Amino acid sequence: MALERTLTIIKPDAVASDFTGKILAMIEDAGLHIIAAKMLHLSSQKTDELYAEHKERSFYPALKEFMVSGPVMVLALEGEDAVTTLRNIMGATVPKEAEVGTIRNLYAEHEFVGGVLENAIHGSDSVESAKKEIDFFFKADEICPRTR
Ligand code: IDP
Ligand code: MG
Repeated sequence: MALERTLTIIKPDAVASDFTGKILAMIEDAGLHIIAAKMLHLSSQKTDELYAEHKERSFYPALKEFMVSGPVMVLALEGEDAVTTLRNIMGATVPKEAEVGTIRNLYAEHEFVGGVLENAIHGSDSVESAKKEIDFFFKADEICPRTR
């Protein structure tokens, strides 16, 4: 076990459906501590930077349209094996394949919406991307590690 940080984004579909609180409760129940949080509306340029790895994929235009369609909530999380812990409670990328009881199983649309998987939540895929993504969204003085 290792103490790690990860980044999550409650995506526009889940914010629009008012599932934010339920998703945050699952995150906290999994032992992950919120150490930074903000609500924002992603710009087209910021989405391009966040998803640079997917820029050439055929679904990218639809993914971008989805991510800028409404506000999101961005959080940095800290806990034991935070990256894997979060990925486990998120469930698979394709919501209808996500294990029963996971966030994407419970709170995401199970069919494609306009060519994209509106799947409720983003989670960093490695400790290295987590560091990059946390730095991308939060200044050092916006991170609030637990003191009690
Ligand atoms: P992840 O969010 O589980 O890490 P990634 O492969 O990094 O999945 O994909 C980023 C996002 O792009 C997904 O969460 C989903 O919203 C969307 N996406 C991924 N694969 C497809 C696809 O084949 N068709 C449409 N949208 C996709
Ligand atoms: Mg990913």
